[in-house]
Amino acid sequence: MTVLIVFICIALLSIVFIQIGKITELTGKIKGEEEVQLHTNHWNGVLSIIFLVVFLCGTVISAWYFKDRMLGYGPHISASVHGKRLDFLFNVTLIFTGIVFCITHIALFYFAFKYKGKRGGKAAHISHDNKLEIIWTAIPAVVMTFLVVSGLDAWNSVMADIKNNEDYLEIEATGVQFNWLLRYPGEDGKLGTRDYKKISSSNPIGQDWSDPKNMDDFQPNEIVVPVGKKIRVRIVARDVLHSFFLPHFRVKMDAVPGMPTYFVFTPEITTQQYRERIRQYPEYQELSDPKDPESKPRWQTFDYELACAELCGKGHFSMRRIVKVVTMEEYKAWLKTQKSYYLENVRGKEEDPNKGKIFDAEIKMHRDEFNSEMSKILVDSAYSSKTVKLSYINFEENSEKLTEDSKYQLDDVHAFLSANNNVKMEFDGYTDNTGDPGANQLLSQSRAQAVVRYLSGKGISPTRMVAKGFGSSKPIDNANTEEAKAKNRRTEIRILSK
Ligand SMILES: [Cu+2]
Repeated sequence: MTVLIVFICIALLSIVFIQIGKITELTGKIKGEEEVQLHTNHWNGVLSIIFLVVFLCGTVISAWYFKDRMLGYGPHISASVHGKRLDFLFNVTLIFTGIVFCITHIALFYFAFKYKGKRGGKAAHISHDNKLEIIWTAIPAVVMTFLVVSGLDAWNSVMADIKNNEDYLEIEATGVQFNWLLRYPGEDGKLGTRDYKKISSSNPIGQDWSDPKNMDDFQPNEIVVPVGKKIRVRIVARDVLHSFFLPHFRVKMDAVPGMPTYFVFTPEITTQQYRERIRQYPEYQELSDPKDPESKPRWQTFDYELACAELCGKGHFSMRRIVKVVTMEEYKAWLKTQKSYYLENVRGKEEDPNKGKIFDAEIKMHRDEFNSEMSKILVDSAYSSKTVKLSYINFEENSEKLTEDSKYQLDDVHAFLSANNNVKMEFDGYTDNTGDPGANQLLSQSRAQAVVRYLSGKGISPTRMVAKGFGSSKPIDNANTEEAKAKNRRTEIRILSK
């Protein structure tokens, strides 16, 4: 049906044009060819001037009307140091091309009007004009040189890598279909080595677990960076081309499989400050969820984002991550909540090549856990009914001899008792249910005593410590598996008084 209507329209239009042609031909014959030609020339000239005015005004008005949608204008100000320079460069180019645009369009349509065919008009013959040619070659050449040189200079400074002795934070982003895998260096400030051959379901970016630098690396779900700090992003891709794009920071770099790229930028406006700045624009005062009248206005829910700027496949749209710029204090607090990927997901598992070894990062993690648990109990009014399991204190099989690695947690307990002079503590030993209950009770008692002995050897008064053995009497896991048994063999502590 539609096809038929379109066909009929085309046919009718063709008939109209043919008829107009015929009428013009007839009037030409009546009035004389030249008269008609002059009439047409006149109207073409007038229409050129009308078009010139409407088109130029339209361009300027629409540019002004939509200016707040351009990067660098209205709510789209740059949030990074180098971004301002790029925006400036964009404006300089816009001014020059804008001037040229206006001049050429005015000249084009005005000349079409001025030199329209007239009765008795004759074209002047100018073979060439040296002065004119020099002017229209030299001016664009000078302007182009200025634009290119200042552009190159800006490019070199924007793309400059970290210099020696410069303070910076290095993070890593790996593009995969369809996600960004982010990695932070952890406490040591260094990202561990990686190898694509080591990629597996439990090791998504192929970190080398024999490299100690990898032990504390963590993989957060969002980018959080402190304001004013230089950030170097290592950009990698695991499958196809992706592009690391932080529009608010004017950061954009391809992520190429097998060819690491990078970008250095310094965020200078925190998320909170940016929200305050865009607050004045009406579009940001609309509800963030139009269907929910209770929802917050858009400026309050605004977040910087990381996007993929490469059409990398059908799930491309989902490659979005939140970017947060925070103060140094907030950043440090956030760092504390992040857990090492290795220690959380790989440690002690089948694929862990470091079984039997203990790492500094791990010792620190256990210490942090212990300290935070103890500081909570200290302020708890029901402290004497709370116990803490010392998961990293272990004994040799069927013996009260402490394993070598137990000393780290024992030292943490020691530090706690030294720092809290009035605390009296009970040490409870437990065994699994293998063997004779009487023997188990004795073993658990002597194990608890071994812990007390270790601590008094380090200078804690024995009067502050009580050792108790409970044998296999209070299992925490009743299953009859090796795992459950390992859980039940344990040492717990309890604060008696403080
Ligand atoms: Cu992508």
